[in-house]
Amino acid sequence: MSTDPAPPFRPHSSHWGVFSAAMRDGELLVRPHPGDPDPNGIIDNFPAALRHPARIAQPMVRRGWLERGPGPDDRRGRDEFVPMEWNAVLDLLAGELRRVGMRHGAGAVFGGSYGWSSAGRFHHAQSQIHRFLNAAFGGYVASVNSYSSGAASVIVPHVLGNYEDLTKNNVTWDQVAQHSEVVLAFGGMALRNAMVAGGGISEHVERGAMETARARGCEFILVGPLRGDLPEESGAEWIPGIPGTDTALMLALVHTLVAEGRHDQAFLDRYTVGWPVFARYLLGEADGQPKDADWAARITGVPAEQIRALARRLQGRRVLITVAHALQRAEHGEQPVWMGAVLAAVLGQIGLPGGGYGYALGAIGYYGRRANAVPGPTLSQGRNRHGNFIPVARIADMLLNPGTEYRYNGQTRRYPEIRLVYWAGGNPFHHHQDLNRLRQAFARVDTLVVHELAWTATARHADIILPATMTLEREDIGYSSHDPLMVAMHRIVEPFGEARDDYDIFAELSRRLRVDEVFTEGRSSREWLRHLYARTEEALRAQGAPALDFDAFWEAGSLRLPQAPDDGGPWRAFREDPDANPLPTPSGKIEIFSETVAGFGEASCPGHPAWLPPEDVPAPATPLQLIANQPATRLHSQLDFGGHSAAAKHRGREVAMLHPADAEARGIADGDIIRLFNARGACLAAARVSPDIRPGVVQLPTGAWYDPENPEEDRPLCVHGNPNVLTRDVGTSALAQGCTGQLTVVEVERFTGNLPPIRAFEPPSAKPEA
Ligand code: PGD
Repeated sequence: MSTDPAPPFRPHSSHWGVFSAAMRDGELLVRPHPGDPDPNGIIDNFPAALRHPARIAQPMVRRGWLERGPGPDDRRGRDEFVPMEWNAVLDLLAGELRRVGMRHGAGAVFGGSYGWSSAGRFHHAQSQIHRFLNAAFGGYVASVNSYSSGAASVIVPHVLGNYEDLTKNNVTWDQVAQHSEVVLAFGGMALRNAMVAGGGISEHVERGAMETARARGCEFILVGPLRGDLPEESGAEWIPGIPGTDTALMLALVHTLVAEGRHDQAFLDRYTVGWPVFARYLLGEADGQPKDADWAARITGVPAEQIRALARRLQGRRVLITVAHALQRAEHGEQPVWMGAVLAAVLGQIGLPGGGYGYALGAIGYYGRRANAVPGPTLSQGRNRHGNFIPVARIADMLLNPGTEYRYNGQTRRYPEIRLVYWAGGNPFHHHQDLNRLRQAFARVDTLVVHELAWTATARHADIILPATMTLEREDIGYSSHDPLMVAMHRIVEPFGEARDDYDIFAELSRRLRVDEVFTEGRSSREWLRHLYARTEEALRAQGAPALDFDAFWEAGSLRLPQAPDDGGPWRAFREDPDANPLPTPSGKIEIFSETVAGFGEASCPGHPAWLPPEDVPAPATPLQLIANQPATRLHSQLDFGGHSAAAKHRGREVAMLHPADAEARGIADGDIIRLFNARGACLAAARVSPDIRPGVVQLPTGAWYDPENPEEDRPLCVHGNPNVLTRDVGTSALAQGCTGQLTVVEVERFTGNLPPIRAFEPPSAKPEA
């Protein structure tokens, strides 16, 4: 029986939702924010994760690095560790930072350190590490764009305008609920994605908005291989097209609209440039192939009559076109993003309430919401004077090919020679593709430093690993630009083992490097929170809005912020007066043909949207398409050792879905352990046989921790189910060089061998120095 019947629940926040938590008899209790209509179950990963053996208890140094010093070493990831006490390890690391800085300069340090880390705005690991490297070296080699939207964020500014506005200040869920008549969702709008928002989210509204819209008569149509990519509440009609072929389907919809005179020529004339060039391609005048429904049926697997009927249903109605981020996380990912806008323009819907182009609506919880009318707390990262960068998903290329040229966004660039990689708040052995290649890349550097709260594969590959606190173990402020609730994230529990806040680690290192005044500005963490909060408080007071001082905010636990009106953003303004409110594109209009993009001369991304047949297509040895999408029971790989994530696995393995026809052809039954494989690698998973997937497609979500059976092999079997051993490490195109991890090809077989144990959550072997 509990000795403490009324533990104090204190406010906290995470990317997957605002919640409160308390400790009772050594157990963590969590409960969602009472105002959240549809809380995200992922918060249930916290209790079992908090004191799990997978947590890192003390600093460690890889034995080979300690004994032989910095340098390339392919034993990273399978070497033993030596525990160290904090002062000794910080001295050691400060010495290595000095060595690399003095001998090779900032251009030899990769601090791109991509990753979502945790929700608080001060202990945001990316801000902390960038600020530290700017203070220590005056800069570092950075990364640009994200694994989420690498292709979209590069093509959109050339052809549509501001990427942030397109995703964040555009069609809202309120508009969908009230105005949309048809929502045509390419790739769907899966709730598992919208349930997550960087910086925290207090109300999950998407399910309710779709339910309300449907009750009003709105029709939802899902184009994509997975039925579950729109929730049941939407009542969606499912068009299970072949993955990666959406651009062809969109082209055929536009072709039908044009051929039958159903398009809005007045809109195209007034608001777009380049239609005549595109029309020549569409109608086949440029290449002899009209992009009509019969043509598209062969590519997409959707019958021609169904395509034509769908096009006709769109005319004269308030139509919202959405394109999921997932579609651009594939070869030629720029094309569906651009073509979705062309379809919305041809329908004349852009800028209307609940209509037009809601690119990536539903991909993240802060899309489709009103923006806050006051700024939130933001830690300055300082200035990176070095200035070199790579597109984020090109990390293995960079490490493996120093000095080599590559194309990006119209430029020819060169990969730098990196000696030291410093990572905090991310897990490249989760987020990167072709993990066997990534292992080779990490074997090349002199030193890999990682701050982590748990023994991820990235931590296991580090030379110096410093244990970081988990969000529940420190104070912070939760804030997202499109959620009205700013949260005073109270500390719920003392740090695990010897774990320290990233800030405190960097503060100690900066003291050793004599840059602590620049890095800390003399503030403790609490003083920083007070300092960062002041910006919001001042903005509230300037607007005459109710404001609390910091102490009152901390005591209250949260503060509701005023929000900007739901006015359709720049797209509505552009529609109302395109001369007064031009888009920030070269022409000020929607660019259906872009002279800028055409001028780059890339065959992989021509001057107008086009169907570009992919290289990575089913073949006799790999006849199935693999969708490696976002998981539902954790955020990426975070807290994969938590209870909610573990409960969704089968026999400890991640679950892969496949169609009954594909299962039967391979003698696979529901619940069997299967092996997925291709030329790059292989992993195990548990089979879920379901008709909710298109035949010929297998789905295995990301996030199960990489767990190589025999790490000394070149291509070890991942026994846990990490699909990134199978995915391809190639850019979307020479334009954006985005991540293509969403889609590849594989074969699947029933696994009949002895089932290897899961070791991903066991700490690696560590012995004190003799
Ligand atoms: P996370 O698992 O969120 O994945 O990749 P990302 O690297 O962001 O990693 C965050 C890490 O930070 C975790 O290991 C966590 O323990 C650690 N962490 C949390 N809080 C703290 C902290 O305070 N301090 C420190 N030091 N560490 C902390 C996500 C990326 O994966 C993304 S955004 C996308 S969209 C991509 N999606 C796909 C995909 O669709 N398909 C494939 N195949 N691959 C993908 N990879 C990408």
